[in-house]
Amino acid sequence: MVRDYGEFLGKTEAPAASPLAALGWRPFFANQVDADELLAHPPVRVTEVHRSSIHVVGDGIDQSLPWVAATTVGDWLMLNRELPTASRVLTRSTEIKRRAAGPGRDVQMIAANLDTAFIVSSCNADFNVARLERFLAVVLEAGVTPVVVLTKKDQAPDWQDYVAQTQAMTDAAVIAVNAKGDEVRSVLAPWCMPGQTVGFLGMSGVGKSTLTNAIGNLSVATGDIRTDDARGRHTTTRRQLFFVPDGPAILDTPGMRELQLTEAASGVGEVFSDLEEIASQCKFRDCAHGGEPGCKVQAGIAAGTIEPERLARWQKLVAEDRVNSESVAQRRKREKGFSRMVNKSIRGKAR
Ligand SMILES: Nc1nc2c(ncn2[C@@H]2O[C@H](COP(=O)(O)OP(=O)(O)O)[C@@H](O)[C@H]2O)c(=O)[nH]1
Ligand SMILES: [Mg+2]
Ligand SMILES: [Zn+2]
Repeated sequence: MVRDYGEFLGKTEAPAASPLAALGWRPFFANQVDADELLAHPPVRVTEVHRSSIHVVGDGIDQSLPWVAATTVGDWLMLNRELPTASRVLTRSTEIKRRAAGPGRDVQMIAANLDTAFIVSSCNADFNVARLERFLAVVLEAGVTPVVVLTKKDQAPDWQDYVAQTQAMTDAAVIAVNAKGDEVRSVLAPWCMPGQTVGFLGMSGVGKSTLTNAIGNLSVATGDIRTDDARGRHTTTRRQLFFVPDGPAILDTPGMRELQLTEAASGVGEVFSDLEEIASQCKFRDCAHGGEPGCKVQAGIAAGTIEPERLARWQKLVAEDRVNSESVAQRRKREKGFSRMVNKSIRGKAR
């Protein structure tokens, strides 16, 4: 232990964070545990999840364990050394999730206990408003603070246009950087204090690993750019949490080609709060804004205050979230209703 001479020198700095606090441990988690459990089962944080094992880090602990059910990167576990698979997973402060790719309807956890999500896009062909809205909805739904980071500023003389377009669609902080430049640490510092957990989300090749390296002084592999589509290769293949001395915990993620929403209705509502507000004034409560009388949304489009494309993007996300979030029973009911409708129209045609 290094002795803190601050008091003798008349400094008023906060004392050095405890080893656990440096990993992100805080009252929200401590309050879920009593003294006996704390003594018997030390808290550890999940840094990697593999097929049959997980990696955890705690105070003086840095080891792999057999796979523990229902854990994701960022989780806090109360480590049961005798029976690691029986370790208790603490309630998450935040969870970022999506609908898993493929025909199943499974929810896939992306990260637990993040404070800030850096949504990364580049000032080039990667930039896509619909995709940003999608990421923002997922992050806001999770209760995580979104920050939009626009990389490759050094290659885009028109980078300010990208910033302006992004600011027009969100209240979140928007930052343009050269991820390979010297300014990364300082511009992202407000979200990267010790004890904080930040994560990078975005497509492959936008600079997530480059930013992770810059903040953490790390050397995570980064990918060379392919010139044909402005994207990098999938250099990062798994999610991994890194702890930076005197800095945050950083989650680097592989690029996400598809971010299907699930249980994100209020996040979508936040991203499109202006449209929600206008729609609440439509004459009919269940107005589909498709030409019903008294539709304030269509009135806005006619007046040029609402972009039809933005309305379409909103409706698409609302519909997608609804389908992906419905319970099995709800889905059966909907499909039954649909087949009844089809049967009816077939019968109608036969007559
Ligand atoms: N010039 C420039 N290159 C960048 C920037 N951000 C990322 N790159 C490059 O883009 C490629 C992909 O970066 P990487 O961090 O692997 O992207 P990831 O897939 O999001 O992790 C690498 O060759 C980086 O050096 C930037 O802001 N400016
Ligand atoms: Mg990467
Ligand atoms: Zn309407």
